[in-house]
Amino acid sequence: MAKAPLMSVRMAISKKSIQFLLVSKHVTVPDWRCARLRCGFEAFALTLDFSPSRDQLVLLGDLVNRGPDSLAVLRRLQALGDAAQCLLGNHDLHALAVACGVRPAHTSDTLHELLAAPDAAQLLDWLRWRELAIVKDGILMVHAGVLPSWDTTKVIALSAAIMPAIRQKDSKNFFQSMYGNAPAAWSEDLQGQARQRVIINALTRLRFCSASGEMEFATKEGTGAAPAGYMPWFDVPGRLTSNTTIAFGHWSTLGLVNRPNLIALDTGCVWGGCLSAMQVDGGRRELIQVKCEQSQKPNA
Ligand SMILES: [Mn+2]
Repeated sequence: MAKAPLMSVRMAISKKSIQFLLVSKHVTVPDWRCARLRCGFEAFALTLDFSPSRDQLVLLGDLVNRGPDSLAVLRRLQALGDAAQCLLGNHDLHALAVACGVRPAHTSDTLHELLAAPDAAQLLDWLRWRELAIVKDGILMVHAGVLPSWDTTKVIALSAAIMPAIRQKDSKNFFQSMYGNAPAAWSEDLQGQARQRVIINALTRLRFCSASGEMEFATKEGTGAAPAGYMPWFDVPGRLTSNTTIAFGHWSTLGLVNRPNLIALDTGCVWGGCLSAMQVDGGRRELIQVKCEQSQKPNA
């Protein structure tokens, strides 16, 4: 097992009480019977000296379908109980949509083992009870982004309003209507499925939007690829959440962002980058990264 590098990272972290950790995505539980320790959640937990009885882990979504072992990831996270708070990402919603039969699996999906597991129904039920947005110690956490006209209270209210549709026993209608890029912008007048779609798209898929909050979903590259008239959602002037620290994942081509009011943690581990966590202890932050093996190729 690759114990030496883990221990050296571990030694660099002071033994203090960790209030909570933010982990970007693609948590892969290694098989301990394997001689070779893959980068994954267990390795990460060791690296962080994570203790479920003392620490709080917040995962920023895309728990599944971004690596080879989604089934073990869900089992492990569920077993952590309240020590792990998990947000829903677009891939998690995709898994739920595939599971209820309203979407075909993509050829690049890595969900087969999860969907075929004897405890699949129970695990997917657990998944649908995760959150779309939370505030913890003053940090707003979402998978992808928020629209400029929403303040933090609004984000939490919109997220809470949509959860019953995801959690209802027969959620087929919701998942059927969830897909689509329109409407591109938020309006208080939106109702029903169109309203739900804007909320879901902003919280789980957003990268670029215009100054007026019109979302753009075609561009998946970094900030330099912003189409004319669009900018990263967090750079929109006058954004109502600008005084709140926001932590998010999703944007693997953005790379790490660690500003006083912004923490972007998807550093592309699925493509062979790092799995990143931010240890937050009061006002202190400490970045912890573990290099990962590539498990998927871009556009595969
Ligand atoms: Mn995502």
